[in-house]
Amino acid sequence: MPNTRRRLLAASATLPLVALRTRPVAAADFNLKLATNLPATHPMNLRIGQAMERIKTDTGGRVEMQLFPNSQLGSDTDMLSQVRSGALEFFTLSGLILATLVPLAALNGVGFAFKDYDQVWAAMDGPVGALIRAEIEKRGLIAFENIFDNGYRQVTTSTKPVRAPEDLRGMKLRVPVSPLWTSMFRAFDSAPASINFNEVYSALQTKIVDGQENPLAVIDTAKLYEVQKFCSVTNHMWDGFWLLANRRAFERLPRDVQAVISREMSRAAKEERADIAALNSALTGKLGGSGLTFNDVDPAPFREALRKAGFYAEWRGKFGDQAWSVLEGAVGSLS
Ligand code: X2X
Repeated sequence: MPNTRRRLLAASATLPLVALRTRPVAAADFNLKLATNLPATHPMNLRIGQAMERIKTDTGGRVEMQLFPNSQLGSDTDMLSQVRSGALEFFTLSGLILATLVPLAALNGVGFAFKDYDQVWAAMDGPVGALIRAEIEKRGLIAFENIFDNGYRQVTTSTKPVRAPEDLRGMKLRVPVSPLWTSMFRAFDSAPASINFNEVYSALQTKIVDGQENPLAVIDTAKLYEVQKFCSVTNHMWDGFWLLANRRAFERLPRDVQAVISREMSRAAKEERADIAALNSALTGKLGGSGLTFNDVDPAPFREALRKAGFYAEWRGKFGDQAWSVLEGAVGSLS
């Protein structure tokens, strides 16, 4: 054998084995889109992205899901319209914003309802979540069984810390587009402005509003600390994200595919809850180091201010006695 040929053969023996594709990669049978309004680095997007990979593997490549985080497909209002029409197959949305379509979906947002996360998950994976999901299904949407954690919400401002309800009086605060959020901060005599999340950073930066309220993981991943000075730990509400599906689009999928998607997205929600819990204990320090000045508050005066303003009576009337009793069954008397 000529020397050159021998050398080439010897060299080729050391080349890494590469998969020689003898046939084109099969295109997926189902190409599905999932949108969120949170920054790509938020644990909810990270866990959903991992679930998408598992779904592709577990369906043998038949399902290709594409994630559009950070309001890439529009505002919450836009994306809710898209998932209702089927232009978008999946969308994560707070029940309080969904309440513009499904009023009962705001039930878990009643101020100071949940005293801790044990109560939250027992309610949301139990009777309160079941009641809300049943209402959502009446509107052509499906809410997957385990809600993602947004978290307990805190007030941030660029003007002054909030130590007592009086500090909220007249304050221009951004709130999500939701009747309950507006009602709560009107009950505190502040001046709530309904703004979609994709416009919050610029509204704070240009001082259209003095402050906003969000869980720490959102304040961190959306870098709101860059345009805020104070963070008052009010824990005034617990909020979550339902993973919504367009019902027709989801039910068109083969049953085995539906089962894989449901299973892996429930796993993602539970993993994300643990991520948020871990972050919450670390973020006060990290955000403090990024320039936010933190203060704790006594929740009692805030809850009393809501009661005196008729907030609990108003929302008991809007939700109805049956739904209100389901909520109180999970968290105790609310008044
Ligand atoms: O809009 C907000 O404040 C956010 C990101 O927390 C929700 O989607 C409810």
